Amino acid sequence: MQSTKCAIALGSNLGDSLTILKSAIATLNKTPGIAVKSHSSWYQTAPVGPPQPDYINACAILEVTLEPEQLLLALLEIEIKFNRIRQEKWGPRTLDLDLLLYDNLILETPTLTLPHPRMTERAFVLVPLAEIAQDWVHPVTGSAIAQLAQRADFSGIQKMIV
Ligand code: PH2
Ligand code: MG
Ligand code: MG
Repeated sequence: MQSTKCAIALGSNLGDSLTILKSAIATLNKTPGIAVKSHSSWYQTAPVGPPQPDYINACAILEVTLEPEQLLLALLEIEIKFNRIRQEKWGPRTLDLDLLLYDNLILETPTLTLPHPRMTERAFVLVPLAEIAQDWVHPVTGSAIAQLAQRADFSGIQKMIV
């Protein structure tokens, strides 16, 4: 079956975040229609939004045989499995899985916007993503991820030594 390359962002700032993120990657890889090709280093990042604990963030590259909306549902199911309780907008969470890029698709539906509308402003996404997808051209801006990451504000983003 034809597969599509995708990029996702992972984040956690509640519970044992590193263990949660590692087991989320393993769960993704076990999900039918999803293969995890690579993931970035882990980063400790200052929270964007309301005051809350630091996050651990990372990005991963997937090969999927799922349509975008099916992939989004699979990501939501894994979030729920890890006890993500949806509450405050931009508030703390045990697991956040955001779909960033689905090949070079540009899409806007009531439930899904691709590329992720805020990815180009978020150093906690761009810095890890540039590690594993530096040449991927963002289909809306026309810039490679490496270029977008260079313009990002790195303060508050720290690669973890694990
Ligand atoms: N996610 C948010 C809100 N703020 N801040 C950091 N550093 N990392 C995140 O993943 C993050 C955030 C909502 O999804
Ligand atoms: Mg998010
Ligand atoms: Mg999210």
